[in-house]
Amino acid sequence: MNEIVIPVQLIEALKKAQRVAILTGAGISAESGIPTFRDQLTGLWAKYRPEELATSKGFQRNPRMVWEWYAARREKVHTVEPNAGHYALAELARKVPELTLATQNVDGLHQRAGSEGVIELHGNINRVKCFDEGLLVDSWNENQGIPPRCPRCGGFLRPDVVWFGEMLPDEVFEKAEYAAKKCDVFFSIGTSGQVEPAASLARIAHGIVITINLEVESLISPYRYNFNGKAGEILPLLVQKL
Ligand code: BV8
Repeated sequence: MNEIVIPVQLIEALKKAQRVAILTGAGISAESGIPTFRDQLTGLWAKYRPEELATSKGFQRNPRMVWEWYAARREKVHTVEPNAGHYALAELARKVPELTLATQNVDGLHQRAGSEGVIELHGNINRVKCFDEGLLVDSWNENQGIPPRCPRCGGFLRPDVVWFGEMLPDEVFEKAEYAAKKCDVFFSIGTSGQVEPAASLARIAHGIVITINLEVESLISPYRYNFNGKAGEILPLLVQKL
């Protein structure tokens, strides 16, 4: 692991911060073994772009394939654990007066690491809803074919995630936007920043912006700190200095 230098002035700013806002992306779950979105998709889906699979049209075109893609991802999520990056953010919440964590991830790993009040911008793969009613379903008959059917109306079931072209759930984005505007320190962790409107949060963030990603060059300026490295290595180092 390269030597990670955490500037003293950043630690001082974090110790003084009243409100911290965080946006995470697939990169923070990578060290738990969850492939990021822009990794080469494995298996059957290697020939599709996520933007084709994670859409209502993609589901209507091939409900079985899309359901099975999510079922495989859900299975994977159940076999992995949160990593040191998730736990460091849960610890950070105990060290600052007010912390708002918004995630683009649908794996629920932040909650399993102990983070509370997580804003799930794009839903959660562990929840299932009726494609026609849009209402959650917590149990269904597995023997009725794939995708399973809604026990209420017989429509197809789908994962409770936000697909491309779908609105984010009411108030969810507004809550994250408010926190980004009001914060003293904003963290952008493990995201390529390609998906809107989530990516806009880093642009409207007030105060100091800290980016932790594999693809950023390290740079220090009065209000921006970029750490080029793994969230699971950098975050614990940073949080233990507070
Ligand atoms: C919407 C759930 C209104 C499903 C996902 C401008 C404004 C508004 C909308 C748009 C716009 N421009 C385009 C749009 C449309 C679209 C969009 O953004 N398209 C993109 C492709 C251009 N947005 C939408 O449709 C959104 N809805 O805007 O509603 C509307 C309605 C109708 C018409 C128009 C507008 C809804 C988007 C939600 C899509 N759902 N997920 C599922 O998971 O299956 S998005 C999905 O992809 C993820 O949730 C996540 O958001 C995104 C992946 O991004 P990342 O998390 O950043 O992951 P990625 O792999 O890209 O990057 C990982 C990073 O981590 C890398 O940089 C890597 O270097 C780094 N990394 C790797 N390992 C580590 C690491 N970093 C640190 N440590 C490590 N160990």
